[in-house]
This record gives sequence, C-alpha cells and structure tokens, in this order.
Amino acid sequence: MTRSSKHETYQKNYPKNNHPSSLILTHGDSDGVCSGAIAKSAYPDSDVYFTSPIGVVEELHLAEGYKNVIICDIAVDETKCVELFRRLNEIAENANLTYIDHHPLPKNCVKADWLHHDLTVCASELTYKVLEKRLDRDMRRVAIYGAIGDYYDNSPSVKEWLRDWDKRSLFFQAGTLI
Ligand SMILES: [Mn+2]
Repeated sequence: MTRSSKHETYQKNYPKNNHPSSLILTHGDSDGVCSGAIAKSAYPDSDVYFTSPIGVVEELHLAEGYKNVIICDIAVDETKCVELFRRLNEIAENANLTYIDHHPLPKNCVKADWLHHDLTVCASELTYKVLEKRLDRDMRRVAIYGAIGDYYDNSPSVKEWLRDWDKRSLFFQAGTLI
C-alpha cells in the first residue's frame, strides 16, 4: 500500500508507541470543520485531515494502522460509491469505522453498519449525537455553529440547544467563523 510522502514524514515524527489511535477525515467547509472539532473532542488522540467527496477514496490509505477512523460530512459520490464502500468495508474489518453524513446517498450505497446517515440535520449535529457519550455537553455550541453554516439551524435539537445560549451572539460568532 502506498502512502503520500507528506503522511510518511508526519508519521516519522511520532515514536512508535505514541502513534495517535484515531484518524478523522472531514470536509473543509464550516459544517465539516465543526464536525471535525466535535470528533476531535471525542477522540483527542487523533490526526485530522480535510478531504472531499472526490478525494476521500484516495485518502483512505491514510487509515492504515489507526484503531478508530471517523469520517464526517463527506457526501458519498455516485461515481465513486461502489469503490468507496468496498474500501470502507475493508477498513471496518480492522478498525472501528464511523462514517457520519447527511447528504443524499446514491441508490447503490445506502446501508452499512458503520454508516450514520440523516438527511434532516447537519453533519455537526449528527456527529455530536453519534459521539455524545464521549462529549462534554458544551460541544453542542460547536454543533450549532456547524448547523448555522450549513443552514440546518431549524432542526428540533438545534432549536432546543440554542436556548442554552444567547442566540444573537451565537449567530454573530458563527458569522465570523464562516
Ligand atoms: Mn454539511
């Protein structure tokens, strides 16, 4: 299996027994960044890489050697989904794989044990809910920022969570992030 030279250099910086246990692959938009931050809070010992629906298949070689692999807010691309699911099933044989997404799924790729999918909420809200047991309740704030960035701030949970803070200041701060 080939590795990018960038990753090779990165790995060499870790003494062997200090290799992070988790890998997070997430999208580079505000919902993806917030999802990644939530996943990082749940798995502090993790490497984080930004990727895309097209790039993710290629980037999956990075998963080798990690105990936990978490992928957030990456739409399953119709032209890549069969290959993507084949690779993800291979990864799931050796690692705890968690794929969290909210984009429409192609017909051929709709079900897997490791897939957490909900069309009605943003990836940040879904990431918070899937990983909730490992998270501080205050990470809801980051989920709200992701929801605002992706225009999913009208979901029942986000509306409820918003009551814990001053709504205007959250929207202002989300605006400075986006
Ligand atoms: Mn999103």
